[in-house]
Amino acid sequence: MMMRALNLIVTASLLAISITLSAADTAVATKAFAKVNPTEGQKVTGYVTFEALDKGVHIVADFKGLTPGLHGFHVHEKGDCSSHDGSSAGGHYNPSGKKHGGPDDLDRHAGDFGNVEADANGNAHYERTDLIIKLDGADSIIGKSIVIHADPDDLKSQPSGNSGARIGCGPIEAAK
Ligand SMILES: [Cu+2]
Ligand SMILES: [Zn+2]
Repeated sequence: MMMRALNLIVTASLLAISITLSAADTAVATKAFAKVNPTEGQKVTGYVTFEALDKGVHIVADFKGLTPGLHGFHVHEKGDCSSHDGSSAGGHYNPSGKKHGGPDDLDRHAGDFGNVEADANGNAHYERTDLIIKLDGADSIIGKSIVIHADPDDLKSQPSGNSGARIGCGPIEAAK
């Protein structure tokens, strides 16, 4: 009788452990990436990674071949970088019908990542956790594109921050 009770307890705790483990499995981050290529006549190349955390999506981006200074950096609504000037990527990704803003604004396009800042050698590193974008569900950024611009995003001009030509573009793809 004692033995049987003990067995039950052991079985129950093993079950609890395996439930906890599988809950942890489903919480494993979803990831995505975009390889950014230059539009016609430009030289910027870059790579952007996305990782879903418990809260928010962590973005890490590196670019080279930029002019020194700030360059607008956004998610655009179409995953199509086939046109010579990046226009095929459409406007800023804006599934909630908001105004253009900066990355820290609540009232902003989901795609408003602000700017990357290139150093004197034309290299830029960008890293932040975004609380608006999603990697799953109806508003996922997977299948959209990353666009980088010639000029700074002023974070307020409508509809897109006045950041000039599209110098780089890359479709956002799911990663493992
Ligand atoms: Cu843009
Ligand atoms: Zn915008």
